[in-house]
Amino acid sequence: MKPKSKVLIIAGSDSSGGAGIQADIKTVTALGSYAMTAITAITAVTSQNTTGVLSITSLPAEEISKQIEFTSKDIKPDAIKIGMLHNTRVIKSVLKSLKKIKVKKIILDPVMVAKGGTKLINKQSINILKLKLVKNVSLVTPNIPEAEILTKKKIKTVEDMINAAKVLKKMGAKNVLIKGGHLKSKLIQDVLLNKNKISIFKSNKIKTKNTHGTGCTLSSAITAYYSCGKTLKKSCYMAIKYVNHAIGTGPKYGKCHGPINHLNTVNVKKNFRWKM
Ligand code: PXL
Repeated sequence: MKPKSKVLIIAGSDSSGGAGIQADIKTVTALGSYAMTAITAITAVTSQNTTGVLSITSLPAEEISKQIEFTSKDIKPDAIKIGMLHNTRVIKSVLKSLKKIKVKKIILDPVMVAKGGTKLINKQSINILKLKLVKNVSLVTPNIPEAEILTKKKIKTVEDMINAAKVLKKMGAKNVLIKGGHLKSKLIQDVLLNKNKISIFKSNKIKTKNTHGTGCTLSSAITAYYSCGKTLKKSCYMAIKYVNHAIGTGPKYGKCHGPINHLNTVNVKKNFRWKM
């Protein structure tokens, strides 16, 4: 097959391969689109005890801008996914570059905390993310802890999630998807506020500790579907299905929070198979 669309991923590298830019490239590829990247930071990640982020090294802001601008000039992305932006300089320069390249479809995963609890961005960064970046994207996809930080409100129920989505909208977000996986319930409810309409996507929680990179994967899958011309609502619906299937078929790698199976959509052609 030939790629159906082109997606630019602006995110950090995760050495363990389960989250960050590695998860993003795998997802976009496994869903049939062409992945390009602007790497914002390099993280060393292990799942030895819990998902531990051992170190984060940001790339210079001007190098990140160069990756975005030069890549997009040559191959114009149909959509952009934004993941980890580690500090204020990086966020500002990403914003500047986005204004120059004029791509309309942008999905922002406001990555703040890794599964093991390591903070991935600092307080000041959260502020400009909130004040500037959120307003300049098509969709923002916080999980519950991130939505709590952004809205400064506790979230305990689906009603709280709906209210938080409305608060984010008031703050300037165009569309909001709050992911419900952190609530203690067997049924996961993800809340989409699309323009002024609420949709709730329901899925059964899969019992596994191997969920490293689910947020990165979900936002990349949404971006891939959206880049191909699906509506935001349909893109969210299909992306949630893809992530659930990836969790359900996880390869059980690593000692704690292992990766999910990004390849769950891929069928290697017979003449390229290792077993013939
Ligand atoms: O899952 C959040 C995340 C995002 N981006 C990078 C990461 C992680 C978690 O480890 O390393 C680069």
